[in-house]
Amino acid sequence: MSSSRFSRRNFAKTAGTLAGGSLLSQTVGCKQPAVSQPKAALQAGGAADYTLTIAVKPVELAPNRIVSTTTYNSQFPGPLLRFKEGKQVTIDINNQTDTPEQLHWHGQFLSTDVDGAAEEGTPFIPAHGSRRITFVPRPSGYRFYHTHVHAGPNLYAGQYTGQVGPVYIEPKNNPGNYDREVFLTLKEFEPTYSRGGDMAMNFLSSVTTVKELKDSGENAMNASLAKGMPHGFEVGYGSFTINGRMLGSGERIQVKQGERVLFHVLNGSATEIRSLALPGHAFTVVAMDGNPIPKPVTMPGLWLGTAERVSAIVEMNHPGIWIMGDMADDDRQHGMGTVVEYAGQKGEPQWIAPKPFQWNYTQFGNSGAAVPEPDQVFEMTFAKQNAAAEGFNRWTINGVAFAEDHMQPMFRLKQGKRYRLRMRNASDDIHPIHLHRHSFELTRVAGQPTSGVIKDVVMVGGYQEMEIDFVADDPGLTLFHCHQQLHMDFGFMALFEYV
Ligand SMILES: [Cu+2]
Repeated sequence: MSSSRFSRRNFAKTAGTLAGGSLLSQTVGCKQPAVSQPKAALQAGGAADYTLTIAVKPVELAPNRIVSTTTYNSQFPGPLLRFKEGKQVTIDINNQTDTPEQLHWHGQFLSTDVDGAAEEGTPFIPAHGSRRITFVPRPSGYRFYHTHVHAGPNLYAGQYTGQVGPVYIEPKNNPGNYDREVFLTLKEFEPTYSRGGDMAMNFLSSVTTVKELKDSGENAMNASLAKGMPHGFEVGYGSFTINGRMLGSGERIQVKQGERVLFHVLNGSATEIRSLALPGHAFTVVAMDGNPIPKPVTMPGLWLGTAERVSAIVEMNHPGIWIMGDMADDDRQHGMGTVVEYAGQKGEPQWIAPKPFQWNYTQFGNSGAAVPEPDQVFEMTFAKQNAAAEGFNRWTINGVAFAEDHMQPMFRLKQGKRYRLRMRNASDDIHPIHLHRHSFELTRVAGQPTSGVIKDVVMVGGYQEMEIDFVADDPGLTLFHCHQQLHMDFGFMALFEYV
């Protein structure tokens, strides 16, 4: 859309009501649905509870910085949807784009008909068409919705676009030991190809890498480079945002001394691992991927792999005007931050880097606690074939790259059984691994036993091992994949089937 057709003032008004700190006013004590159903949409079968419209729209990341991207309801992030656990919802999804879409309800236990993954059999929302879906939201907690199409080399498709929005499923009993909630969606825009990045890798569990995995990964890489192959493509970004606004452009988060603010943080990136810190403040993590952890744990900052969520309480006890932002200086300086302003304080927002710290999932679990023995263990080895797919890295699970002509289920489940995935990463990349339609319990992280941390995405460190357990309690095809878009699109997927 050209700017001449678009009133700048109206645009700012629209963006202002939908993005940035104003999410606060939408969410604090708000009993209204985040999306209202226009009367005009009444039709046979009655009105839907929510309508989501997928369309390419301008998004104002900062003054004079407007990008065109695919959005939900013309905004980024998509509207916060507040469901009630167990209360059925009907949603109309309209697709105004030229390509079929999938809308995935990440972290929920839904049937394959509505989960939002073509690989499981969910019907597409046709180009310039619509689809009405009905489901019972569960489990309670912080979930999200996002597109689930194969982007491949197309940086205008899949999660490279703005198709990401938060979901909060109200539990039947809300503990509510906080003054208010703030939802933050971290997301980059303006993707471009590069040949290798500088992503932080050493924050994750420092516990041993596995020599055998390292040798295998390094040998494969060296052999590829010796043949004259360049490194496979990676993706970098031109702009970085929180709730769709670059640092300095969003509404400030206004706080008062002594307040306890519950931050619900979502990494909505297609490919990046993100971090978040607030100078002089600590984050008391209470939930991961929307699921309460065994006991709250206080950390100097947060790390989130693609699609991970962290809910953490910050006690506002250090008055000032602060930048809450990514610990990567370059990304923060290109927008990955927002400003927290104490009432009555003046001056420029300040950033102070926290001391480096480790993010080890076992810190959030029960140490040494016994977990039930699984009925079966699935061994999985993840490997990279450098630049093997027309310049992109190809990814394999147990030697097999998932592809359109290679989609047969790799693993078989029996309903009611407990399974353990023993994941071995023979690459130096960190993989945010996601299981659809189920959640899993972390049982061993880089050699350390743990229990009680229930997630739907987990980062498996370079050359490390991880074990996760889940109960097969939701029959139907179930997709397992790395949530890094470049990895999932180039082979890093597998299907589980119930037999
Ligand atoms: Cu990956």
